[in-house]
Amino acid sequence: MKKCSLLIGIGILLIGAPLAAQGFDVMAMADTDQDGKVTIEEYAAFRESGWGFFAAGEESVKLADLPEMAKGSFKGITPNAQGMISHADYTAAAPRLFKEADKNGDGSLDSAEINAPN
Ligand SMILES: [Ca+2]
Ligand SMILES: [Ca+2]
Repeated sequence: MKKCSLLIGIGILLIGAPLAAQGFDVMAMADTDQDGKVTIEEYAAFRESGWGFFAAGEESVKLADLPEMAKGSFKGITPNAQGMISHADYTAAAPRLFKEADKNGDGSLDSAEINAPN
């Protein structure tokens, strides 16, 4: 049942993106004011919506059950002994991951930075 809602969530995520045909465009989804840069606030909000899809209403997710495309958002978060990552841990990792992604250190993510593999 849990797995089922997860798959439906990802389906909605992909269909929801008008660019699904061209692949998964993170920039278009995260840059809510469409100024070509993703701020920490936009990044955090985007991650939050990602949690809604991946966790499907749960307070924690099993790292091993996440789809490949989700794993970057969980990078560097240590799961507990049961292999679970909590919503709080996921949210707390946002500033660190944002900083890592902001290669030129200008305080926002451009298209290349947000689409970089890491
Ligand atoms: Ca923006
Ligand atoms: Ca930057």
